[in-house]
Amino acid sequence: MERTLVLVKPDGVRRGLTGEVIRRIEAKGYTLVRLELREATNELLAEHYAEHQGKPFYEPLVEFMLSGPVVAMVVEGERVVEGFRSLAGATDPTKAAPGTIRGDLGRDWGLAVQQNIVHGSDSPESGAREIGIWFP
Ligand code: D4T
Repeated sequence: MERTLVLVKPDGVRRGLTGEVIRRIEAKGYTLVRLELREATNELLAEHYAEHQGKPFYEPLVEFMLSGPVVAMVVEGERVVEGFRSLAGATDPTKAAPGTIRGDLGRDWGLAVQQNIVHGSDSPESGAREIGIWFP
């Protein structure tokens, strides 16, 4: 069965949206298989965001991801990678469609990095890689 890594990012946890994110995942019919409130670390984020190292938003992104606890989850279901990205909506919360997590609950705060509430793996291969990083 396919699995994806979902993170409720520090903005989502701070704003009390963890339950709402979990509610949407469960209402969609997916299964939670792991769930943990965690502090990220520089090392963990360097692995997780390896593809973004060197980009202008990388340092602000890491600083943001270290700004408070995150909720890390492994979610399971047929085509769950695609399905959760559809639930999350576009990366830019201003453009994310209403009805999605980012479209309904996120906005642009004028910061160096988008605070967009959740992360979801972008392919089954990324899912396996990221689950290995967060739940070794
Ligand atoms: P994540 O990985 O957090 O689920 O988000 P996405 O898959 O939707 O987006 P991403 O990996 O391309 O970007 C990671 C993280 O960086 C922020 N970001 C991204 C940003 O502030 N400006 C940008 O131009 C991009 C591409 C948002 C999410």
